[in-house]
Amino acid sequence: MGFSEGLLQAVEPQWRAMLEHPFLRQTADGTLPAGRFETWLRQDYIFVREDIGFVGCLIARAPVELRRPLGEFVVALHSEMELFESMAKELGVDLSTVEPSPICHAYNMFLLATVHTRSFAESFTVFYGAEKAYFDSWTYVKRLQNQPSPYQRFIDHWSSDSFAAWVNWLAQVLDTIATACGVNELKRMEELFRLTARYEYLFWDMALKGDQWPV
Ligand code: MP5
Repeated sequence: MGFSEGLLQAVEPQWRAMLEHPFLRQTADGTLPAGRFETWLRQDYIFVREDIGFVGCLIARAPVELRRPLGEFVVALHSEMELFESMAKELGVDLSTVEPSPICHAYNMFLLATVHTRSFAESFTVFYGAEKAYFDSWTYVKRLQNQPSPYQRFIDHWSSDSFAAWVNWLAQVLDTIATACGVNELKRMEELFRLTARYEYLFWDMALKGDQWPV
């Protein structure tokens, strides 16, 4: 078993809770309360915008052979932001005034703190975690769907064959990186992967229940 597969087993309770979050089920069966998807859209737009900075920092620390694929991913993230902008227009959502919610802000800061204070292997682990989380989550929605959704473009985007290939490639790279890591670093990678799964859970929770600064 590769390291990436072992990570998923180690954090199985958190990963399962993330996938079984009602936000995903309700997105799939069309029972999501009004406005909830729009909350997710606004917050994830900010998440992706800030994620571009995280990936930029990751590139600065990456071995040379990883710079090009990671650089191309930054371009893909800019196209992804256009998808958010076009869906926002369709749904009548104003993205110009969005502020990050506490959870969105904390998750983005967690990513940035990781890439600035931890090893490349640890930083790559959280990157893989966030990408894998979205692939698994939206693939789960797609599997549960029995009717087309108004949010189909997002569902299809993160459950596509090309995104699957990207996430598989990240898993292979992580497996290779892990072979050169000592036992203590591997342990820290597992802890960071668990934290990533927990943030992903909280992100769905924030979308469903709302999450605003109290003051
Ligand atoms: C991703 C995302 C996937 N857009 N939002 C969250 C909260 N987690 C993961 O990342 P990407 O970079 O949009 O594929």
